[in-house]
Amino acid sequence: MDSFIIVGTAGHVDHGKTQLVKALTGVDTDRLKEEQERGISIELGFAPLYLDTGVVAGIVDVPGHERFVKNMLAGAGGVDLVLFVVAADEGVMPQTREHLDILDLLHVQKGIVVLTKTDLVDQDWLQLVQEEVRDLLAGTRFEGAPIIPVSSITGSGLDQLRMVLKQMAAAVQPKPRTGPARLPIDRVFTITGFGTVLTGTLSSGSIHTGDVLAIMPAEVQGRVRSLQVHGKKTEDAQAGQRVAVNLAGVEVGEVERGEVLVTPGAFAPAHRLTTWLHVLKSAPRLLKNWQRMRFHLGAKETLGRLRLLDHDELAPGEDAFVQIELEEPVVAAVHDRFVIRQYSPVTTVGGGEIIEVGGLRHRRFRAEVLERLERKLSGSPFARLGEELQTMRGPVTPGDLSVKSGLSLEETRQFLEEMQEAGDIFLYHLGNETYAVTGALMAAWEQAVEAALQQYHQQFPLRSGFPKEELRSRIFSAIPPRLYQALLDKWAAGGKVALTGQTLSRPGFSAHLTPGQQETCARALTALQAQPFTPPAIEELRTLFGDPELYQYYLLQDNLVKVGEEFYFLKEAVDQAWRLVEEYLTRNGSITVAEARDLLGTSRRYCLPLLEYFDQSRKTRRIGDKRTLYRQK
Ligand SMILES: Nc1nc2c(ncn2[C@@H]2O[C@H](COP(=O)(O)OP(=O)(O)OP(=O)(O)O)[C@@H](O)[C@H]2O)c(=O)[nH]1
Ligand SMILES: [Mg+2]
Repeated sequence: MDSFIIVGTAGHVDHGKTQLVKALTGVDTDRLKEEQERGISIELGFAPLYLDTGVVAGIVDVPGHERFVKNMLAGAGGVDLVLFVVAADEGVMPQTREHLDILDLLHVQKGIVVLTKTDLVDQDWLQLVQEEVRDLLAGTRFEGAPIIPVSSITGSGLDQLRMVLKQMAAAVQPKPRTGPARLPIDRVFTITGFGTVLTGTLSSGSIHTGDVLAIMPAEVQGRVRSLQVHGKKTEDAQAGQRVAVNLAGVEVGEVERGEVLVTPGAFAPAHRLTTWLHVLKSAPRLLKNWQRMRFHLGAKETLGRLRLLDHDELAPGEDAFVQIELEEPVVAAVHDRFVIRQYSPVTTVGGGEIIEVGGLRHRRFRAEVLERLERKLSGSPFARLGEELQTMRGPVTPGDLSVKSGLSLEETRQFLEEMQEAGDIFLYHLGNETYAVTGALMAAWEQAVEAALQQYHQQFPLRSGFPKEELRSRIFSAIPPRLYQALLDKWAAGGKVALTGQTLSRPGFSAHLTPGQQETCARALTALQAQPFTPPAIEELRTLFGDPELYQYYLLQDNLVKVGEEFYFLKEAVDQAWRLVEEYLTRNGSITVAEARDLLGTSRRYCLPLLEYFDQSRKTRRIGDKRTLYRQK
């Protein structure tokens, strides 16, 4: 099978990037009218390069002009190997340096320096420029990179460039094909008759036609109608490929560059990122706490403020732990590399690695916070996963943890299973999602529930228990209802709580009445029994109880029946009334309100609701002003 890598260009304006791509692929990526008129690139250009080793290189040609560095950044995110272009006649120029800084900050894996326009200079000059470039690369991740002199006009050096490209391409570490799909969107357009098309480099996972994917942070979902990889129709696309996705159900206006197409539910957009930041030696000035910067991640640009966690201020060349509070949410994963640029004038200032996505706001200068960040930054992915688990305050899914730890989804699942076997965590497989709960969190929850029940019973000794939903909104509002129910079932089975219908109580709890309360209840019973068909009105009953808790408790006892809006009758009184009415009906066939009133020796005020109660219970049927048995015998 073919393998795929992404090859980017980089370098100062007019140094021959686009010309080089054309010489290698035959494609002129300067498609825009404005680009052709001005003779410079503005937008990203794309062209496939088929290497005869079976590798397909998706070339991303970037603009060099200083005004379009943000477009360069949008393209550089997914690059595996860069063709770092320096024109032999001009040598190192400002965006030669700035692009190199960016490639270095983004940890682009591999690079080849291409000295273009060698047809315009002599050998001595070429030697000097090579020296200059070598000096420039010293101390960067491209130190010692091959330097290939070419001319895109005469074609000299291009064969050697192809050869080196093939060698380097073979050594590129492929992007992870497992795990959730993530495609930072770098272009959005419509094709008449097809609808919205999004393009980008798939940075992880795979996409298949028919998949439902989400655009984040916009939270728009659509189904993949068709797919192209490097201009060829295909059924599925893999990480590392340049992909065009035709998405059904999404309007072109709903998407823009910088948003990310992902597996639904796999990534939660975040406003806050905890990072390890390196400030370039060439940064123009000190960075202050809470300074507002431009932030670039993948194809996304937004603004954010820096919370310097371990420095008062940051000097050029320094490294620091920094929390970035963004003005718009971004889709990020741990290990992602980012770049920051000065707000004005716009220059690249630094960049680094994401350590935490979302999560807590950290206080500055806290030793325990800094130590933890240090461990997350330098520890193995498994150590990071353990660290993440320890600090979590709710259940997490393998997808969450994979994003946070940098492990693949499979590795994360495996690790969680092992932890469960070791008894360190609890795993709940509910529907098609899995939730992990640490032992510590489980213990904290059990304690909280126990305390809540104890307090509830104390406050409401006459109530049978805590309504389940109320407890959920008080303690478990952030967890999925299915998981909440699973936890309750577990605790009930383990005898930690008693679960009766919709209420929870401590096992063995039952209401205890004080002697005074017992007396009140007895008085109520006497009042109800005194004239069973003429009971006290609800208001009277309430007054008799005084204590609303005791009144509620009493009403929930099963010896009372609510009849109409105004009365509670003793159950035995209702039964007795029915016996009398039924007997009457059997004898006479029908009964009027007046007859019933006389029969029960009460007044119309009590008798009418009783008869209506019998109607509702389908014991009687009303016909005009008479009632008959519901079912005639
Ligand atoms: N003589 C000579 N001219 C070249 C060579 N490569 C590029 N050029 C010319 O240099 C000019 C700029 O080339 P481009 O390829 O557009 O430069 P670029 O780096 O893409 O510029 P931006 O995208 O705007 O940053 C064009 O006029 C090219 O024809 C070369 O190897 N030799
Ligand atoms: Mg160009």
